[in-house]
Amino acid sequence: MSAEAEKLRNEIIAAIDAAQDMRALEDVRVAALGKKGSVSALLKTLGGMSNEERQINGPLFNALRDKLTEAIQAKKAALDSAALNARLSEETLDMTLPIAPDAQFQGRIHPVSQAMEEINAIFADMGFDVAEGPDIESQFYNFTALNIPDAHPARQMHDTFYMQAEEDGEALLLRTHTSPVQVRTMQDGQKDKSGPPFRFIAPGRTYRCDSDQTHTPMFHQVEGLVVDATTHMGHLKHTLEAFLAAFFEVENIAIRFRPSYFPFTEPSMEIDMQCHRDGDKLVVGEGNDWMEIGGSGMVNPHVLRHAGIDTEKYQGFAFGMGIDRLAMLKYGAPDLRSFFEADLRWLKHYGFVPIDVPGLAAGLSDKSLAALSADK
Ligand code: 2NL
Repeated sequence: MSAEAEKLRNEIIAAIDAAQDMRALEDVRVAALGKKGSVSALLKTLGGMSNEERQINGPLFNALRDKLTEAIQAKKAALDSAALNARLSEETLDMTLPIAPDAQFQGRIHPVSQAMEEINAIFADMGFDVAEGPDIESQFYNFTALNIPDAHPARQMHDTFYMQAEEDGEALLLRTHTSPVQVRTMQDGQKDKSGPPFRFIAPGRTYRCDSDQTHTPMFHQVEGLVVDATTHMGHLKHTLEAFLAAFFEVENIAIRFRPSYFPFTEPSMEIDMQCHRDGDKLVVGEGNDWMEIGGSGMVNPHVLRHAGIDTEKYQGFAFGMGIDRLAMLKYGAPDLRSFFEADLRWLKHYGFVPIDVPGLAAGLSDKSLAALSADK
C-alpha cells in the first residue's frame, strides 16, 4: 500500500479508537467513507492510474475500505454494549428493600368489581349460589334453550357478535346475556342431583354489538333464578326489594312491576324502583318517582324443559339487572363510557381500596379507607 494510504488508515483507525460516543463515531465514518470522505477520494484516484497501478492498488484500497467499515461496526457494538451496561448499573433495583409504606393503598378496585362483590355478598346472605359460565357460547345455550326462536330479532347480526362458523356450520357467539349460565347450571344440578330447588345468581360480562352514550359493546349483567315446587311472584318481589334495599344501603325500597315481554319468562315484568331527584342527585328508597332497574318474570316452562326440569313439579322466577348501571347509580359516576376508558385518574376517584372487602356486617362500601389513603 502506498505510504499515503497507510497514513490515512492509521489516522482513521486512531480516530475510531478515540470516538467516545455514537455521534463522534458517525462523524469519523462520514469523514472517511461518506461520499466526500477521504477513503472515497482515495478510491476515486484509481480512475487516473495506469492499468498496472490499478491492478495493484484496486484490491488494496477496497480492502482498506472494508477493513475500516468493519472497525466502525465493531466500535459501534462496543459503544452500544457500554451504553447498555451503564444503564443497567444505573437502573438497578434493590429487591431487598422493604415495601413502600403506602403501596397497599395505591391500587384501586374498579366500581364494577366492587358492585359485583357487593351483589354476591347480598345474595349469598339470602342463600343464593354464585354461578359462572363461558363468555363464548353456543346458539343453543344463548338462544334456543331460552325460547328465542331462529327468526327472533335478537339473533340478528346487529345485536350479536358471531364467531366464524365451525365446520358443521354452527357459529359460536359472545353471550348476549348471562341466562345461558343459568341453563347450564340447572343442567349440571340435575346431573349431580343438587337441585331443584335451585337458587343462584349469574353475574358476568355480556356482549352486544351496540355502542353509544348509554351502551357499550361489553357490559355486565346479573341474573337471578329460583326454581322450587311453589316458587311464585311474591317471592320474586320480596327478593328484589330485599336486594335493592341492601345494595343501596337504605331501610326499604318499594318496587313496582310493569307488564313487559321476554321470550324466557311468562308473565314478564319490567322492574321499577322508588326514587326521587334532588337537583342532580338521585335519592333511592323514597319519593314518588320510579326508575327502571331491570327485567323479571316467571320462568317460561319451555326454558325449564330445555334444562331438563319436570314442569309438572317445578316452577321458578328469574330476573336480570345491569351491573354497570347499578354501580353508576350507587357511586354517582355519571358517564357509562368512563367505566371502560381505563383512566387511572378516574379509577383513583371512583375506585375502592383492595383490603376494603364488601361484607354485610361491616358495611358494603365503606369508603373510610379510601378517604384515609387519599389524605396521604
Ligand atoms: C333485563 C332482563 C331478564 C331473565 C333476565 C332468565 C333466565 C332464565 C330463565 C328465565 Cl335461565 N329468565 N333471565 C328473566 C327476565 C329478565 O333480564 O332487563 N336484564 C338487564
